[in-house]
Amino acid sequence: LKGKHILVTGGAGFIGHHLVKTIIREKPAKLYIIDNLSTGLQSNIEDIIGLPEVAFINEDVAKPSTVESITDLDYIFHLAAVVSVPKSFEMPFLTHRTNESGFINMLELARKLKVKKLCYASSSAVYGEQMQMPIQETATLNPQSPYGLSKLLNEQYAKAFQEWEDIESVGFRFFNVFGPGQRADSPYSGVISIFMDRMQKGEPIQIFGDGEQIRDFVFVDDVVQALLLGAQSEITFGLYNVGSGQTTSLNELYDVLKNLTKYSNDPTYQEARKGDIKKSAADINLIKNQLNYNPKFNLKEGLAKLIGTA
Ligand code: UD2
Repeated sequence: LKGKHILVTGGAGFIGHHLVKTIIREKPAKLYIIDNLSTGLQSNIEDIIGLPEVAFINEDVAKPSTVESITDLDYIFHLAAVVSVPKSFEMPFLTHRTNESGFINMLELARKLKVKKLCYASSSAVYGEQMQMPIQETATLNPQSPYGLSKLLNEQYAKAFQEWEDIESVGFRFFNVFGPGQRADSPYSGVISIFMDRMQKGEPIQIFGDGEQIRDFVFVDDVVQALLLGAQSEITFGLYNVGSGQTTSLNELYDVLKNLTKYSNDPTYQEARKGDIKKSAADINLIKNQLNYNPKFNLKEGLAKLIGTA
């Protein structure tokens, strides 16, 4: 990425700010960051915004005018989105507008500026509930929320635009990403940041459902690794699971975090959330084999880094 022109949307967000910090170390010629700070935080990238090679565009990713000032581009990393399943049920139009119109805005930009690769966040939500674990990319897709549906449409547009317009893209079906900088102040945030925050403050914790739902928790540094590998690959159209390859139930997670934080309370169990998936386990062989992805953190190692003991 040295000497290249790069755009990161959602660059002030959780995954985005980690990616931006990694890209800056590679000395790009120009780094554009689009983020309307709806869930991202300017404080995440305050030190980056001031750099001469960085242009921060505090605008909505779904507006064509947002990208008008960008005239030269090699790579797009498109991460800006409504990222919450419950929020997507509450706000299907906002989800549609941000996630679908935002994506098409990126496709048009990629076409106009002859971008080498569009790397974008898809989600394990495209799978919905599956019988076969771990889930391979070839599984029949069955999204169960407006959010999951919006990501499936992104993938289908990416496929179509590769055929119609020669736009090369790699979509990443993120499983449950965690790490430093994930907000804990929203009920829509990731369960690890919520549990960690509440345990550290001694506040009560709710488990939705029976706690036996399983997830693949993948550390954010590994997600950044995957995104960068995708940009540098020769793949013209790709879709990959991004996980750790290991699963944990919510009850197990609770116990691990309880021990780490010396929390003494028991959780209260509540009704499962709408659209909640019972089993979500990633098969990561495809991305390992095709992109040489090699996750460096399991849950315990990621948590140790998160709480600053690694
Ligand atoms: C994750 C992604 C989402 C989408 C989805 C695909 C996050 C934040 N969200 O949603 O973008 O890709 O996977 O299926 O990574 N829970 C509790 N108590 C709480 C909060 C959560 O029990 O206070 C449960 C929740 O009901 C779910 C599990 O913890 O069963 C994980 O929740 P999450 O919001 O971290 O992520 P998920 O899997 O719903």
